Amino acid sequence: MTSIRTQVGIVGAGPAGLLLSHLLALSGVESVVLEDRARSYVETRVRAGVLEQGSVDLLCESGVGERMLAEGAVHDGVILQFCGERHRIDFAALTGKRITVYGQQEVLKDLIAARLSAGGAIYFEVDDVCPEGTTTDAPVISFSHGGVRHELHCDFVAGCDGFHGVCRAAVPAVVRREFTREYPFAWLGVLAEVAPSTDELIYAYHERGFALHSMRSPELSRLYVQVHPTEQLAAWPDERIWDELRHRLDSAGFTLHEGPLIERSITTMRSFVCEPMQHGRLFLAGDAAHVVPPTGAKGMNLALADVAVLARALVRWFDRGERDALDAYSDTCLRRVWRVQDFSMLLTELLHRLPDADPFAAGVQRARQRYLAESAAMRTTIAENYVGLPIG
Ligand code: RFL
Ligand code: PHB
Repeated sequence: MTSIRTQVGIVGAGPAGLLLSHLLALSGVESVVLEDRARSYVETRVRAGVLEQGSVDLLCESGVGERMLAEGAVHDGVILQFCGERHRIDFAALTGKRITVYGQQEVLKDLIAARLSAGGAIYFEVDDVCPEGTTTDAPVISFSHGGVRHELHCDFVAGCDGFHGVCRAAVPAVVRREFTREYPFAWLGVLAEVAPSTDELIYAYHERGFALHSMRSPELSRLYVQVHPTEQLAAWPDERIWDELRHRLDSAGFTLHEGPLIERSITTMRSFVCEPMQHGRLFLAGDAAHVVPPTGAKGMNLALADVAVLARALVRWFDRGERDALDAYSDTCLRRVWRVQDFSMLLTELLHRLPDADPFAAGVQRARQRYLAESAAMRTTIAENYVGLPIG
């Protein structure tokens, strides 16, 4: 058993854990990041693609935005399509803000490079991570690395280990409240080696189900179709995927460019919140504390917003011994989390074919779609939430 000492022990090298480590280092606070996967896995796992203006500003202000500014694509709006009819949500006109399309794994590559070049400690491929003593002043995270057991002694533990991580369970069940909603559909996502068929993202409602056309670069398209949650990839040969995409994205004058598919996965959809996001000296951030369905493109953005709040609070504690901001962490984050939950559910219910919907619910869905087409107020609501509210 070896013993390591740091100020903040961070479990998970996703967007939350890595940005937290980076922000703390900028203010002279030490941290160690423990990640159960290999670096190559973390840097290539295809996930989110959309960054809110606030996330972009945060990454730029903290000095890790250079490649994102050079390679990311700034979008002034998105298209919502209902049964072939398109409606543009003009972010720039409605809010004065924009979004940036830049893959999550690119954000992670930039953060890992920044941490390692600054001498930061990231342990990849760790096993059996176990946070203990989080209600004392001296928490310890034990873990295995390269066959050796280690103890990481720290002042605080940041649980940034995603929805399936171990940290949430360290909040005792008697104080933990969990709120969940499962959806009766999933997304089959693919990466296609072909130029995007559109300049802006297209979210399409179709009676065969939802489809999304997104992109990663001028040569790479990212596409999704709504499928049943128990659907298997084996049932979806390339031709079936393209056929569904062609039908669901169809609109006057639109041609879908097809190309080789280089990645495919099925993502189930849920909304989830854990309250509180703090217990003793354990702070949960990102997907460890909350999950949103991907329709609003919010998961990574929420993770980044949480750790911006957490880093500020920890720095105040280490610099000035003030604990007010740490005590307020959970409430500060949860305000934003519930707002984003509402928005993500609104977009999800607006755009998916709802298999369980009775005729009344289907009528209300159609009325909402028409309202969006007719009302600048509704489009402004969507735009304001999509580009992101200020980080609290
Ligand atoms: P992550 O990214 O899941 O990182 C957690 C890390 O912790 C590691 N880990 C452990 N490490 C050590 N010990 C353990 N016991 C551990 N257990 C787990 C994991 O290996 C992992 O590396 O959580 P974080 O940092 O909170 O970030 C959350 C985001 O990754 C997530 O919300 C987004 O990807 C969600 N999401 C989207 N978010 C957006 O903001 N915009 C989007 O456009 C968007 N699109 C998406 C998405 C997620 C998707 N999938 C696949 C779920 C599209 C999809 C398809
Ligand atoms: C993506 O590009 O992967 C993406 C974009 C928008 C979403 C979800 C995923 O809402």
